[in-house]
Amino acid sequence: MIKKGLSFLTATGEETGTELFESKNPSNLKDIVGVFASATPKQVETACKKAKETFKSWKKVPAPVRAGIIQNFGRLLESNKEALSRTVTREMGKPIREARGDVQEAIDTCNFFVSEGRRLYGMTIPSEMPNKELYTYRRPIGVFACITAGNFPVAVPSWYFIPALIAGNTCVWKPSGDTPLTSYYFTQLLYKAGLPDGVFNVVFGHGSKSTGEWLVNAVDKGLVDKFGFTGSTEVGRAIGEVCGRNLQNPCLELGGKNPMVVMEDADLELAATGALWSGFGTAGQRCTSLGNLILHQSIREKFLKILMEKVSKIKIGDPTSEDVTYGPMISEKFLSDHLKNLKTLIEPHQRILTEPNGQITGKNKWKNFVGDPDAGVFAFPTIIDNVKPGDKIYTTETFGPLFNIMVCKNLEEAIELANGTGYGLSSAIYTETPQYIYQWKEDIFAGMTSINNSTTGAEAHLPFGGNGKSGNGSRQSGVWVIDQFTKWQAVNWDLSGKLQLAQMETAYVEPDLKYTI
Ligand code: UN1
Repeated sequence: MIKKGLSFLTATGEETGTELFESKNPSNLKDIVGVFASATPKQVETACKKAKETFKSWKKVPAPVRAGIIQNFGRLLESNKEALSRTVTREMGKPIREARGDVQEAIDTCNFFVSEGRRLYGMTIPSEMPNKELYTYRRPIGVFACITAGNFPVAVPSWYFIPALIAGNTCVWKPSGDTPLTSYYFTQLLYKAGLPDGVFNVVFGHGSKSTGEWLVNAVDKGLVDKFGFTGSTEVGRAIGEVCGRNLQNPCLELGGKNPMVVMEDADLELAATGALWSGFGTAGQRCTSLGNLILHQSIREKFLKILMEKVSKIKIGDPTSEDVTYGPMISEKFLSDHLKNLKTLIEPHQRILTEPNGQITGKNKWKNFVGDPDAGVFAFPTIIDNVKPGDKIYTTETFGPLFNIMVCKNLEEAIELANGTGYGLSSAIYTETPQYIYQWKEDIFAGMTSINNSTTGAEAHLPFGGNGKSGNGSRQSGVWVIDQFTKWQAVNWDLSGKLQLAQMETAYVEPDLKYTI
């Protein structure tokens, strides 16, 4: 276990704070993973100022050398993959197989972006004047402040910081209060990779009216040049407002109510396996988890039979076990939010297909439970039938092992239901008909869609992000993300030795317009 009360971390120093919070193992609440402290407003300011100061030298380090440090980071992630994955599982409860995937996604991101350090291409552009050169450079933006969530504590931070650092920005990170130890190790590996002091600064914290808020306040103080946030739509909107009045364009990755459609010609076995994973993988705590399962009315009954059969067989419990479908909720708060949703969102005309619901306990146990349910915070899988477009649960992100069943008469209606929640993150359709697939791809509002695959499953080099309430159109991953972390500089270099006026003095040639055929 690490030093008690760590609140501010740099490459060369650690500071403590007084407002302590515990990181507990959600599958065994007695196991205290670490005791950290919320950084004070002063520490947050110091972190931003440090990043601002270091920016001057970091942006001058040649990009291939910066990327070399990221290559080192990738190697360190690889050599520490198992230990880091185990920390993820212990701290936020995703099954070990998924935790390894979380770390692997960060390794893939390093591998993908390392050669970007040798590109960061600009352009040479012909000028309309003689003896004049035009060209463009990508320049780093400055101090990148970022708040991330606990559900992907390694992959998602890497999506932000790897391209940001290669592009020459310096960073201040407020990691999730649910995964401080994972974040501590993530940061140590970055430092061991060779990042100079002040380039990457971490301020720990937990809950609202705390460190995250101080970091957002730093935007108004002119201490931050770019903001990144993964979390709720409500908080994202507030951050967007602060950034907007400072004429900044943040990267916002927010909630989802992701639809999956199963058409009448679908491979039902495959679709049921996909729905199960989309809905219950990571206990439904992915931004890309399934929200509304929209079934063609003609296969509804047959499909639900296959699905319920599969649900009854899943293993839930100890996330260190290699074959549980899902482990605990991320923390006690995630469980209590889930229980509250069950109380407040379900309406009389709906029917819960799964029994029992709520918290899994020793007395009220899932039959294929692995381990001791009373030691942690576990929830039953919940499927709600007969959900209608006007229902609260149709448009509310629930972030737990819960999804809705809806029916459609045809593809048009399916698309209308899929697009009607206001969110637009991920989506999926199961069908064998090319015409359906074509129409779906054309009309689905979500930023990401799968064909005959689950709503999850982003890869490190495909743009990740959403529309509507799911974000502001920014994307992570892939080559396009470099646009988030650089700004274009246009250079116009006149070697003629005189003032040449473009447009006014350009030697355009006049045509002979009197000529007709
Ligand atoms: C998230 O839930 O914030 O596609 C990220 C997926 C993962 C990433 C999810 N590769 O579900």
